[in-house]
Amino acid sequence: MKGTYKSKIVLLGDNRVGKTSLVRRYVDQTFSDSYKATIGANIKKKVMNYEDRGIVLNMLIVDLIGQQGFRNTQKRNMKDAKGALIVCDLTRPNSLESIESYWIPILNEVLGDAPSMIFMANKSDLVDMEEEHLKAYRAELLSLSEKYSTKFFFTSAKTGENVEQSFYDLGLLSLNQEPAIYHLREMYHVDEGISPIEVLDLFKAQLYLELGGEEFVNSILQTQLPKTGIDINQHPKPEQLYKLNERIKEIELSFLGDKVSNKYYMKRKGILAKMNTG
Ligand code: G3D
Ligand code: MG
Repeated sequence: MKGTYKSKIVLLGDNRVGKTSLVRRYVDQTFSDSYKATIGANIKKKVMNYEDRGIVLNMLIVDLIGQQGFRNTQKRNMKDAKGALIVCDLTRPNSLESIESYWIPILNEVLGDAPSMIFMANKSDLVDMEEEHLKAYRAELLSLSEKYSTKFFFTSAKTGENVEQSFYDLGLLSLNQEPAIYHLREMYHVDEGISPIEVLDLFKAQLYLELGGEEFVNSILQTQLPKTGIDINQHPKPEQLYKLNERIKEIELSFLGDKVSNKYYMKRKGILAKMNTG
């Protein structure tokens, strides 16, 4: 079992339960409330060292958009995952119900019957565990985790409680799954008839995978999106996405040169060609 491995894991859970914050806490050791809502998916890489076992795990962490109704984007991003951290919010009981009614079914559709999962009941810093209504929440969480033979942790992206532990444990579980050969660039299959929001998601994934550096990619998007008229709280319009492609090309040209920037531009054109504009 000693050696170097790769895994992709996904974070699932309703909007605003804290997925993006948990990844930030884990990968960057920060908690900040000064960033924008997730567009499509965030992708980060982390090298995990299981020194006692002689294992190095290169982990690709994909944090999904939480809004229900973005099923295709969600499903595409779950593909090939070796495990999922399923997050609910201790201050919002609804988010716990969604685990069983929405997130596990969609995960089963993509990954089959027995995906590796760990539940995270997040924002523990905001609640008092002894409170009466939390006892019911806790009991429900316990029965859910028994039903799916899954561990759960009370976590906080703010204080860091159990964050490291959750990722660590899921990393180990992910190694028990069938090995996958990852070709990062092929991980984002483009189907015919994708929606504009999926195009934006794919542009973002491409930037991450080809340029790297989340801060860098986000800074590009944060400056360019407003210039194309795209508002991340609304669905983008096709013409705005064409404009975005031109703008990204100009930026890439300045540091990648003609040949490479043109290659990436043409790839994005290929994605745009599959957009459903109706
Ligand atoms: P999401 O990615 O699941 O949609 P975010 O969730 O990570 O964007 O978090 C949603 C909000 O919850 C953010 O608040 C974030 O700061 C807050 N949050 C996330 N995790 C915790 C936590 O463990 N404790 C506390 N106290 N807050 C948390 P704002 O208001 O900044 O948008
Ligand atoms: Mg998010």
